[in-house]
Amino acid sequence: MKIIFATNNQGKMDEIKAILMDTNIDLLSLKDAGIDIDIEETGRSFEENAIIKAETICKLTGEIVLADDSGLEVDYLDKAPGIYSSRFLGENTSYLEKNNYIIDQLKKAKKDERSARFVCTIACSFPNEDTITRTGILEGFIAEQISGFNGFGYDPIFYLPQYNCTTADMPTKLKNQISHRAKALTAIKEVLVSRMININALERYNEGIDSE
Ligand code: ITT
Repeated sequence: MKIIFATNNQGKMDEIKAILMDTNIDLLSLKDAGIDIDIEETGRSFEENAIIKAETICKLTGEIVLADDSGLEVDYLDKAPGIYSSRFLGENTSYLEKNNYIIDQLKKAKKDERSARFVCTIACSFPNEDTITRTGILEGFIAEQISGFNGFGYDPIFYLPQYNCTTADMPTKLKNQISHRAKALTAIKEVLVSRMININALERYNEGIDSE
């Protein structure tokens, strides 16, 4: 089954590909599908933005489309950067600067004031049908210093006490088992698999009628 993943973020693409490795889904990036588009994220929530991205590409291609809208919520900063995570401090600001800025803003925050979470909503849009969404959350804390080289974005400052490291310190395989994205995708995968079974059953039924 061919599915387009509507993202221009290679870090997300790599994670989703790894998580869907055990399925027969042929996952294409926007680049693989020959689509060069920057979709304006005008929604007011992760869910609204994920739906905008999935439905735009679904209407354009007529294919099943997945889209992810995700980000980091820092409680001490009133849940910023939230849905503005990739645009935080400006589109062209590096993650080193963004991460250092957040650490600096939390300089006076006590341990229990450093709570934060990664949120991911994945939308799946079916041509001429509905769009479904599922959300995954990973709770953690803002680290006191940057650490680790794996992952992308805010991983070097997202600390998980149960592993005593940031999500950039942990092996990719472990992050892909516990992450906000893995949780959202696992829930979407269940719907996809059950729809695939229904489509296959319908095709077999129709073939049976044709051969009668
Ligand atoms: P697309 O819209 O093309 O998918 P994007 O990077 O603009 O790519 P978002 O608008 O969803 O995506 O912004 C998500 C940002 O949140 C992302 O760029 C990271 O900065 C951050 N983020 C999301 N998931 C993350 C993760 O697993 N690890 C680190 N940072 C993450």
